[in-house]
Amino acid sequence: MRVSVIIPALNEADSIGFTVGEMPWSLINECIVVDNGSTDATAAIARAAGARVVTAARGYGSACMAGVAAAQPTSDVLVFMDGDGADVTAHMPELLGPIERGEKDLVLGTRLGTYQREPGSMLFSQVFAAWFVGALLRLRFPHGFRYTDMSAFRAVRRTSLDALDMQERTYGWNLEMQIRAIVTGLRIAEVPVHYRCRYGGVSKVSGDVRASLKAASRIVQVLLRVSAQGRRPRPSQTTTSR
Ligand SMILES: Nc1nc2c(ncn2[C@@H]2O[C@H](COP(=O)(O)OP(=O)(O)OP(=O)(O)O)[C@@H](O)[C@H]2O)c(=O)[nH]1
Ligand SMILES: [Mg+2]
Repeated sequence: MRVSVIIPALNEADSIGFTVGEMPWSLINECIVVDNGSTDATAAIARAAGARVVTAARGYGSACMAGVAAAQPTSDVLVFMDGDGADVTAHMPELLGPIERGEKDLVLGTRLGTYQREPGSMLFSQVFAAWFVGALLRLRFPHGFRYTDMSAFRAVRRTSLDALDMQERTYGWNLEMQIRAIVTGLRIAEVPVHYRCRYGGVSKVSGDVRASLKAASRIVQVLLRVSAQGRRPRPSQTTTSR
């Protein structure tokens, strides 16, 4: 199984070296850092650490899409993670295992599982948003997978991602994938992951009130738009194993 890791990174010069430096190279074939407009040395540091750097149009979703487009055509699985050092790459085997065994198509890390998060790594508002969105999705898709988080750290079978026809260009990308995965009938799982405070640098989302409000409004838009498009899946289409 060939694996491409995709990391959207905007002004992460203080963290990207650490993040790429933690890559489990024995498990993955390439690490792509998508830099769309950094004004610091993110690209150079990522490259020096062993990543391939590509650029994209502005926006988190645009960066993820550009990473998908740049991934080697032979890659079977795409792993997404943040470039701030908060995600723990040691969990990669747990994300990849169910896909490699042919049991799942999308495996998401949940920061709200059994592990203790590093204190301060998630705001209360993020924990609440994860719960709230999960509850709304349960109402909309009672037989769909029960998500507990919207963590960026996830692995997806490439053919499955292609089938989702992702459209979102900004911070609704993660949630759009989760909703479309239910609607499309992907086999989904969550695995508990550790989560750390960002390694260095400045938060682009949770630590900035304006950006947080923008992200929240985008998430609500995606929730309404994509959920409205979705048809209710048959119970047999999704599994809820953890
Ligand atoms: N390429 C790209 N990356 C982005 C953009 N916005 C954010 N990112 C990256 O997306 C990831 C998540 O952003 P963070 O600032 O860590 O957001 P957060 O996790 O809510 O905030 P922290 O609590 O500080 O970690 C990081 O790797 C950012 O560099 C963007 O517009 N383009
Ligand atoms: Mg972060």
